[in-house]
Amino acid sequence: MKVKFLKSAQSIKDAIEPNFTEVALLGRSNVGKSSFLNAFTNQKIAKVSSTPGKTKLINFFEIEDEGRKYVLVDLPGFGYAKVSKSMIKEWGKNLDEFLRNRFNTKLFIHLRDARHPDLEIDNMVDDYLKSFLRKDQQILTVFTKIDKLKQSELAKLKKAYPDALFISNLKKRGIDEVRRKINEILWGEGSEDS
Ligand SMILES: Nc1nc2c(ncn2[C@@H]2O[C@H](COP(=O)(O)OP(=O)(O)O)[C@@H](O)[C@H]2O)c(=O)[nH]1
Ligand SMILES: [Mg+2]
Repeated sequence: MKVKFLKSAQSIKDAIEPNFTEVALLGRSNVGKSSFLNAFTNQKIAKVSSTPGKTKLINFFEIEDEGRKYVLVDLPGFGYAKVSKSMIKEWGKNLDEFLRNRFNTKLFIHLRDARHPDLEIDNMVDDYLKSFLRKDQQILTVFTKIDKLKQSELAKLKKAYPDALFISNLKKRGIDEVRRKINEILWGEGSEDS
């Protein structure tokens, strides 16, 4: 996989030209988004911080994988664990138009913390995305920090979310499954053996 940093934008007005298929990456602050970006790209492209909610920029990365290019859009975290509609509103204010109307977005990757799988704030964001999801778009739920779960807890979570993926950025588990799933969604089944 080849990765190229393209741009940090203050707002969607400064977004790059929509010339490539895009994958939007979103999650609550501290969910492990930066860690995932680093694990996924195998590079230290994102700053891992224990201070939540610091990244307010929209980062665009060009990914080249198996000869195909797409753009990964790293969106700001949408608040901490606390449930707050106004927090989502605040987060969405800047991004709403981008999330709704970006025609080249084909996939939303929603990172969720495996230890807190049913946070209302995550459910609200999921409902929000589904409220305008087009037929050519999908949501992929990825649970992070599975190294913090017991085997039995993980098994239960997998049963509750059969379509989700499960990763540990710390232990580098499940990262390749995410890569494969993205390719499958973007380019179709069996894209790997063509
Ligand atoms: N145990 C564990 N900790 C993780 C994992 N991913 C991230 N973290 C930790 O969670 C904290 C927040 O990570 P970060 O990537 O900065 O989250 P972000 O705010 O979503 O970008 C850091 O202390 C990371 O080391 C994981 O898979 N397992
Ligand atoms: Mg971050």
